[in-house]
This record gives sequence, structure tokens and C-alpha cells, in this order.
Amino acid sequence: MADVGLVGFPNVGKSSLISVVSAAKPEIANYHFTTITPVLGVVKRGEKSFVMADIPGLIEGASEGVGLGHEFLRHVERCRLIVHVVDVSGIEGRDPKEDFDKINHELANFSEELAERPQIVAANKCDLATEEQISAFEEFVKAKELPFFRISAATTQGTDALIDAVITKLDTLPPVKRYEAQQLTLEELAALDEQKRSFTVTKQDGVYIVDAEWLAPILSVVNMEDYESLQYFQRVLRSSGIIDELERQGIQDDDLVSVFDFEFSYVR
Ligand SMILES: Nc1nc2c(ncn2[C@@H]2O[C@H](COP(=O)(O)OP(=O)(O)OP(=O)(O)O)[C@@H](O)[C@H]2O)c(=O)[nH]1
Ligand SMILES: [Mg+2]
Repeated sequence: MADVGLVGFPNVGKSSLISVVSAAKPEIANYHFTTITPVLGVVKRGEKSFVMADIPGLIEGASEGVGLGHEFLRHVERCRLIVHVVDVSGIEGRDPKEDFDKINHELANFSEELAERPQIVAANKCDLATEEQISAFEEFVKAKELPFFRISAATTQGTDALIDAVITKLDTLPPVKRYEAQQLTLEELAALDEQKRSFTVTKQDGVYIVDAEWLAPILSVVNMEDYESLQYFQRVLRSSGIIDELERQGIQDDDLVSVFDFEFSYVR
């Protein structure tokens, strides 16, 4: 669903981070589970852009379903890269190293794939932490041979370097995994084209979410890197009336459209 998922305990500053690196404006507050559904934001750096998902906080037992853990972890599964956000200040009385290990335990316990998913570690709330706290955690993370960044979402310190590293890493990773459904040929899809297609478009935090059951098998065969395939997808969106509806709801160039696990920026 997104390129990058922000993962970590509640209240570590995931929503604060997405709000300073993208136009997303999720609720930010000093209590746990402020975010209860994932929020998407487009992060732009010059010519490059990627989609970041602010995933609700995970807690111990998430992989067993505690605190809607399964639902949240399924969102993480669809991201190519994890930015693991940790509160390095320990302001809530927890130990960042323990937090880090606990979250990774939940990821690994949920699926082997998630255990293998590349991670970048963002030590947040550095403005509240002592140098000793930060370097102790840095040493711990580097011993695991993971990229480490000290940041403060509050002051935005370090967030540019983090985003640069994310972009560099994404360039080396395969594209987002598509919805896996039965494979149809383009001819079979064309036949589907004839049928009446219902859909809904809703707007959430500035993202246009298209819900259309019949689009799932189509998305599974569309290759977004292939020009012809992409043209086909655009024709489907147009002929089904989805584009008209997006425009009716006031979509502008560069606004984000989300269809199942696929996101794209709208271009007229
Ligand atoms: N001092 C300081 N406070 C921060 C920083 N980042 C976040 N906060 C504060 O920490 C609290 C939690 O921030 P959120 O961004 O809502 O945290 P979250 O990880 O999205 O939390 P959940 O949605 O509950 O999972 C808020 O009061 C923020 O203002 C930071 O870098 N420094
Ligand atoms: Mg949040």
C-alpha cells in the first residue's frame, strides 16, 4: 500500500514525523493510540517521491492480535521498507533498546517476510534525550548493522538526512507487491470492461480512496512500469467513471489516489 511504513510503539512520534516530511496532517497527541487507522503521505524530494504510511502503534502481543495488531501488521507487510521509530529519550519510562527488540519480535512473530523486511532506525525525540542515551542506542543499533538516524520530529532536526537515506534505499528495492488475485489476460479484462462497474470514492486526510471490488483482479495484472499496461489502467479508470467522480470531488494534480494497495499521484 505504501513504499515506507512507520513502525513503532504508540506515542513515539510516528505521526509527528509524517507531518513534517509530507503534507499529511494526522492527529498528534500525547497519548497512546492517537492514530487508529493508517495515514498516507507523499514525501517529495526534487524529482523523486514516495508514499509513506503512518501505521498505528504496535504493542507487545500485536502479532497475536493484541490491540488490533494483526490489522496493523498487515499494513506493514505491504510496505517495501520499514522506518522503525523509537523514542530514544525514554520519556515514558521505557528503554529504547527493549522497545526496539520488542517491536522486532512482533514483526518476526507475525511473518518471516516481515522479519526480513529492510529497516532504517529513526531515534526520535533527540531534543529530549541526553548524548549518552542517544549514543548508547546508536551503538546497539549499529551492532545489528542497521542504518541509524538521530532525529527530532519536534524540531525537524535530522529528518532530511533520514528521507535522503530512505530514497537511496528504495531505489535498490523491488516495487510494491501487488494485490495477488487470479491472473486474467488483458482480453478477459476487456470483457469485464463491458460490465457495469460500481465503485465508491471517499476522501480521507487528503487522499482519494477508490473502492471497487472489480478493480482487484485488474490491478493484479497491470504492470505500472509498462506503458501500455498503464494506459490500459487509465482507460479503465476513465471508462468506469472513476476519473469523473474524482474530478467532481475536486481532485487536483499531484493529489494522492489509493486503490487497494496501489497509490498514485493524480495527473490530469
Ligand atoms: N519533544 C518531542 N516531542 C515529540 C517528538 N515527536 C513527537 N513528540 C510528541 O510525542 C507525542 C506523541 O506524538 P505522535 O506523533 O502523536 O506519536 P505516534 O507515534 O503517532 O503515536 P500513536 O498514534 O499513538 O501511535 C506528542 O505529544 C508529540 O508532540 C520529538 O521529536 N520531540
Ligand atoms: Mg500517531
